[in-house]
Amino acid sequence: MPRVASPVVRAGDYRRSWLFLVRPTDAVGGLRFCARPHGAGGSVRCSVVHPLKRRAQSAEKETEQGRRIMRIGITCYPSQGGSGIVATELGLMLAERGHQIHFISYAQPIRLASYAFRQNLTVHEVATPTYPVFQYPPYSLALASKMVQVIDDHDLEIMHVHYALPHAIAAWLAKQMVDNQKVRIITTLHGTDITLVGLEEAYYKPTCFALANSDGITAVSEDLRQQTCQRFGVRCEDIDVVPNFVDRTRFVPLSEAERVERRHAWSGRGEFVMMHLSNYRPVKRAKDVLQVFLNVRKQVPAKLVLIGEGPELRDCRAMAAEAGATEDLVLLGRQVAVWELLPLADVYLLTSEQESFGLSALEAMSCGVPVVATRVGGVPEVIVDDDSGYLCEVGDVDAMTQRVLTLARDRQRATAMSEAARERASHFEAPGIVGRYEAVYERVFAAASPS
Ligand code: GMT
Repeated sequence: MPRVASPVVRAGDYRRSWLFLVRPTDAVGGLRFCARPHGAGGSVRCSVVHPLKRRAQSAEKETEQGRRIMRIGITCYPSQGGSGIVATELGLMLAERGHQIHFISYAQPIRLASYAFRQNLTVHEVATPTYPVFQYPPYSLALASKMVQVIDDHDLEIMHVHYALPHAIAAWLAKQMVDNQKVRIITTLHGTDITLVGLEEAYYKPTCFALANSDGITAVSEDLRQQTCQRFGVRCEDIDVVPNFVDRTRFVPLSEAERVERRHAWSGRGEFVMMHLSNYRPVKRAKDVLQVFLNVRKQVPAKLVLIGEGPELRDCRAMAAEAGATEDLVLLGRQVAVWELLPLADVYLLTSEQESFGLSALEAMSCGVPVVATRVGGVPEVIVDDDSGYLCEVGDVDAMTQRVLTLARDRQRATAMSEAARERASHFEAPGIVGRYEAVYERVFAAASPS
């Protein structure tokens, strides 16, 4: 690959940039110019120029990975919750690659708050005005209206909504109102939007409608894809499985010395630390987590760290109090930087009745923490039983207790499983999975665009 040092490039964003690489592009027969834009934090940007097309001035911009740079709107639930976290991490990575990202939601997505200003990324907040006749202010309409504004103002090509309702309906509505007719809707299904909310009588038909009117649909696991096509009248082949991902450079294991030091505030040396993170909705069966902890605590010194908030957290506290275990229960409430907490655990528990993927389990695994989880939904696609974690039946707290005790007592087994968990997480590394989303965007946009 020839490297050419040449003067300033005068095209688009690359003013005052130094061209340092020129090579023919593979498929299109043009030239790819890669440069390091002035003040762009060191990241390299590329442009493709097609000399034969006499369109040098409208050169298409490409990411470092050779993808066309796109203008993408992302809508998600901004508060705690796996779907909002996936959407946020995706938006951050796409922006990093040079795509123009516009978050559209009622608040800044929670994980964005832990980052300073990011290039190529804008947050558009949806205000839902109240009015005396509105018993329920119509957020979906306000969202659709904001989408219209952002789609038209920024000439969006893709509107990517996370969680079917009401986001996909709002996007469809927006599409009926925009001037920009080329925008395409991609809906990512995360789990309860299909397995719980979508099955409610009041929401079933709107969910079917939202799916039928999306230009592309992705699901975070094969299990979720199957459930969707079996129940919502969509063809399986019309759903792309794009699993959740983890940034393995941020979710990293800590050395034993670091772990001991960082958890000393709530755990003494030699205590076995169990951890769980959720929204404490009934589907999570957090009381099973408590029961496993109480069982384990009878056998070995242990602490249980609970992260997050939600309806059943109160019951968990009551169970601990009744068993005289309040002192061994550590409640951390809502936390954003979970990558700093997860590596402190000896085991992570996921006791859900239903789980389309189990993002928190993947993040724990990436930190080298073995997971004891229920064999439900997409979880077996993430955890290899008896290798990177243990899978048990829903509600079988005795089996879960035994698995946790094995890890607490058998140091060798725990170390091997910790390493296997970290290795397994590499199958879900962020760059590859983000590339799969980019491929879906390109395919959907190309298929539906007028030539
Ligand atoms: O129920 C939750 O935990 C929240 C929910 C969400 O949409 O925010 O999580 C779902 O999406 C996550 C991200 O894709 C998945 O990792 C979770 O497995 C899924 N939850 C369920 O299926 C219960």
